[in-house]
Amino acid sequence: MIIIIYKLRWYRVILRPWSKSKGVFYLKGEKSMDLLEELEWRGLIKDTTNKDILKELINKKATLYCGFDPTASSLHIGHLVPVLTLKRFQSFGHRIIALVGGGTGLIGDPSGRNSERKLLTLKQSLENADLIKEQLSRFLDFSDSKKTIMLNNYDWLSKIDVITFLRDYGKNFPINYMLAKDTVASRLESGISFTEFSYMIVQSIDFYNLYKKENCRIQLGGSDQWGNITSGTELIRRIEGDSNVVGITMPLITKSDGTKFGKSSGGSFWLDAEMTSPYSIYQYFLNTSDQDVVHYLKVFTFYNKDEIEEFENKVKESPELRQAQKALAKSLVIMLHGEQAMEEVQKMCDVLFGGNVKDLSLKQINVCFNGVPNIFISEPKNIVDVLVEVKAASSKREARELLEKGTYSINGDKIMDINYVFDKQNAIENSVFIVRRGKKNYFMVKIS
Ligand code: 629
Repeated sequence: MIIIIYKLRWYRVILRPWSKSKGVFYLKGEKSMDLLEELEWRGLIKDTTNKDILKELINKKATLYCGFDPTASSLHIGHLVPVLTLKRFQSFGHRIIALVGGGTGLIGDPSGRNSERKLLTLKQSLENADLIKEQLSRFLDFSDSKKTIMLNNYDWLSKIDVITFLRDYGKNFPINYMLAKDTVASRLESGISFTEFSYMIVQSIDFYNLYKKENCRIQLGGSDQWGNITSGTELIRRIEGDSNVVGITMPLITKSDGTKFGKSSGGSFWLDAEMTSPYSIYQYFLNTSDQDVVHYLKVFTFYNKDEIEEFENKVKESPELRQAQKALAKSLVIMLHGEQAMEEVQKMCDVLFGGNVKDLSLKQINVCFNGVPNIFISEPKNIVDVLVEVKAASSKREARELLEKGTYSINGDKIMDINYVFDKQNAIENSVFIVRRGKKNYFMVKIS
């Protein structure tokens, strides 16, 4: 009896706050591998500084950290990979530290960049740091402060004076060692300031600090962070004589068609719903290629091995159904924005497949039909003229013919009347009409 109650309590903790949907978090009893096997199977490990020690640390309970610089007011989809990896460590019982770089953000990491960054102001860095903290707390469970903490490195970096910096830390960084790091070597021609050159020392101070104060033994990061992470393990070895700390890097996510993952012509995919709508996230992942979808399911969802293998079979047997892509997209929307956001996305998708536009709010319509051909009208206008103007018909004659055949619907209603007038009163929220030609061609007429 006691065991049952204990288990039930565990369940509630584990499933919070995404209790309903599969794939959005580990469900109890679904872990079939140990953490390291699981991370490897998901393709989440590119390099480690010492695999044997990593195994040892993982067998016990360890503390690990990953840092996020507040270069923007939101994290983007690429950041989700380390965030979810932290979550995987967390759910295997390890202690995690999410570090927000309010201090390092003021310096500017040269990793993965070929030109000097513009300095953030102190205000920008600290404001962004707060916003990013808030986002992280949505994904990682901070309810147990023994298991998960969030820190801002501004708190200690801003207190180090120049003499301490140069004597205690700088002395441990031979210049030739620093010059040999990729991030510095690749910038020697084009130029790098002393500020960015010193970034690796600053990030190393963090690792050292967390090692001393929080018993942190592992640092995680994307492959662009290899140089910064190894300089941290090196600093700890030099000051403390301890070689048993480990760095892990994860591969950058690629797309098999060679284009950049997580970017579109409109820019990055942000985790903030105001910056990137849940609908755009859904569409982006729904469009994942058959070549990439299994990889993305492993990285971005908590579906287990059996489930992902099932999806793999579905991709092989009935690719046209796009079941794997749908599961991926749905799991991401729920993870980022919740069940309700997913219901709304579903409603928007249904409209495109025959549902009623009138069920959508103006805001949803604008998101849903963003990019379809559109025109503005400033006074009531006859349908035949409008159809030609928005290019839903090639001539007035064609417009009349197609109207009589019942080819068009306006705001969800079939319209066959060639005298129909586009007028404010008929518009959705007095401001927009959605014209559909045939099954799938959409046009938007806005009242200006
Ligand atoms: C202080 C700052 C630390 C440790 C790390 C850091 C941040 C680090 C960095 N990371 C990237 C970022 O902030 O710049 N110097 O945008 C980003 N990271 C997550 C992954 C990454 C990396 O937040 O490591 O590879 C993206 O996937 O680019 O003590």
